[in-house]
Amino acid sequence: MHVVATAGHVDHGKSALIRALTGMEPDRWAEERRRGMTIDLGFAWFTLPSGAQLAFVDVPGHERFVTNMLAGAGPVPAVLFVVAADEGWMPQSAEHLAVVSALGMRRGLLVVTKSDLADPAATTADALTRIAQSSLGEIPAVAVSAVTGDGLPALIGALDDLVRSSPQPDPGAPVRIWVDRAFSMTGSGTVATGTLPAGTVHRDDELVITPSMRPVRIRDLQSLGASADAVSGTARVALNLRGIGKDVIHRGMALVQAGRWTLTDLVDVRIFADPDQTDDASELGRAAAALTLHVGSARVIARARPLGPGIARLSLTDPLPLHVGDRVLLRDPGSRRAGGWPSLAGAMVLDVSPPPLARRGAAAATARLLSTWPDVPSAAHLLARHGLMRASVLLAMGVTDHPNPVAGEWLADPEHWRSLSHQLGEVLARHTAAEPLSAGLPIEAARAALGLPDRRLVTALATPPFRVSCGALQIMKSAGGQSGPDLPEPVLAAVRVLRADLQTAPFSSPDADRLRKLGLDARGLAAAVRAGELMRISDQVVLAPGADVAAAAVLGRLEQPFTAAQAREALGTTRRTAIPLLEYLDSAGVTDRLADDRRVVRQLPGVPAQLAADPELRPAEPLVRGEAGS
Ligand SMILES: Nc1nc2c(ncn2[C@@H]2O[C@H](COP(=O)(O)OP(=O)(O)OP(=O)(O)O)[C@@H](O)[C@H]2O)c(=O)[nH]1
Ligand SMILES: [Mg+2]
Repeated sequence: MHVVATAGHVDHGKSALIRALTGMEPDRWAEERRRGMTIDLGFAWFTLPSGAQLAFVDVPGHERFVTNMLAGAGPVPAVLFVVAADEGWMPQSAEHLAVVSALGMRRGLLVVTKSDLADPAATTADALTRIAQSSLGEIPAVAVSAVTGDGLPALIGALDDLVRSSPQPDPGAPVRIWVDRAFSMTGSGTVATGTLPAGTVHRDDELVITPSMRPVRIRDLQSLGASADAVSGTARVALNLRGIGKDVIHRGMALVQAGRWTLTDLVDVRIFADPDQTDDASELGRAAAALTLHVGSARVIARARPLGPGIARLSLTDPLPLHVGDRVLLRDPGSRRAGGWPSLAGAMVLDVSPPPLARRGAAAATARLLSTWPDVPSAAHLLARHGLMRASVLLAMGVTDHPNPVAGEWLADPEHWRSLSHQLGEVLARHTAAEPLSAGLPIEAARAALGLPDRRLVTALATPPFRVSCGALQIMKSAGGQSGPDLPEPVLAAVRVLRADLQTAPFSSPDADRLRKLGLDARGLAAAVRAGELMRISDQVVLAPGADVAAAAVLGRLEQPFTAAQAREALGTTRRTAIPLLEYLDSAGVTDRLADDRRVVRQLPGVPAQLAADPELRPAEPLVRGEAGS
């Protein structure tokens, strides 16, 4: 099924057209028929020649009833835009087009009515030019007369084309039905109707009513007057609800799938202004301006706080079930322009659970951040803003694809997670310094210190060099087995890998490629050297601490004097490490470079010369166990 809303100036023949197409009466009320004008929404449907069913939501054109118009058009994806040939483009034509554009509607048809009263050519050309500037862009046009029936076959053909080319909404999408009518039916209780834009409802499904979040069960389900077991959007649906009085449900409420929507009264939005309706986007976001926000069939008062160009924070008088990426419409009833029409604009909901703006400059920073976001933010955008989020919270924001949780259902922004790991190291180091004899920092204390919402996050952060033992967080012995925890975790992790490499090949310095792969940059390397985790031999060469002593021991066992090539071979390394190492030993006074470029070992660093020279006393390598990286 497909659903199309009408739009257009009062008396331009919208209802007459729906009557002519469907044979149904869209003006349901006696007062409407008496006054010859639509006041509230009308509903009618018929079957196209292709067999597809097409339902209409017929809206009033009169300015006074624009709220009803918005309630009907809000959830509908396509529009039948009506302009009368004799009157041409009128103020509400403009207002309704602005509404269509603010809602971001992309599909529709122009119908020029009353072709029996005037030549439709000029009106058609004028209307198409104006519509081309809207979100509808270029759309087909048909001229009809509801009185003579002229043009109706062409209109039916055009509607069939529109329906055929309409994308099929996702039947698995979360359900949100904005109630546009609620009434009681003798014998069956309360019935609520609405447009289902996407997703599927089944008989016996449980939904919740917003804003009370009271659960209701669907006793019976109808679509276009016929009972059904299940209905998928786009569709008109009538839900017979079990155990609920008619007085607790009315237009503007929504029936939603539990857990899939965020009920919120605070949102951050991007405002798109229609240049014909407002001077600029910020006009609507003027400080503390009281706007009306329309979404679906709902209308609430929204106080706008502008955060920066085109970005505002809205606080709503009543909470609404929203997703990020929802499109809402803002009207400023206070600022009536020359034409008499309130300013209006469309807005995209970027965040349904925005963090408080506590710091000075937070508003501007938020605006800068949000202006870089796409209209439908992803999990990565939201995580970058919120740091940590539960997967279920993200799901309720309308975001289904997310990264793997770090703990339980917690999702983390990678950068935030790294920073938490650093903070944890700092907190732990402070604790260890203050209480060196304690058995570690209790997990709960660590959780509180980092302001984390769940202890499981602390446990998840406790990767080496941290570990959890007996409910307390400890720092494992660092890579070298003796130095403190001053290195950030990523550096320490890289150092640990290097030290393992150097244990198997003690004189093979890691090359630039290896360091890059381990994520160890010049600063990290310098920190590791400062912390005593690595020993710098030259700009390009680092080895484990004690490598100089071990090298001296190896070289001391060679026939003296020895060449650089002999040294390189004995050390089991390449010239890249051997030459700087020999030069290092020369300058440390461990070796002496002779006139013929050969060398002799003079003394071992920290070891009396005779010890090294005496073959009986010469120790096995590594000379000083523990420092050489055991
Ligand atoms: N001659 C002629 N009259 C028409 C045609 N279509 C509608 N009318 C008349 O125009 C008047 C208004 O028609 P409606 O269908 O009520 O107009 P509407 O756009 O639904 O008006 P609102 O719902 O109040 O905005 C009625 O008297 C109709 O009979 C047409 O094609 N030709
Ligand atoms: Mg009407």
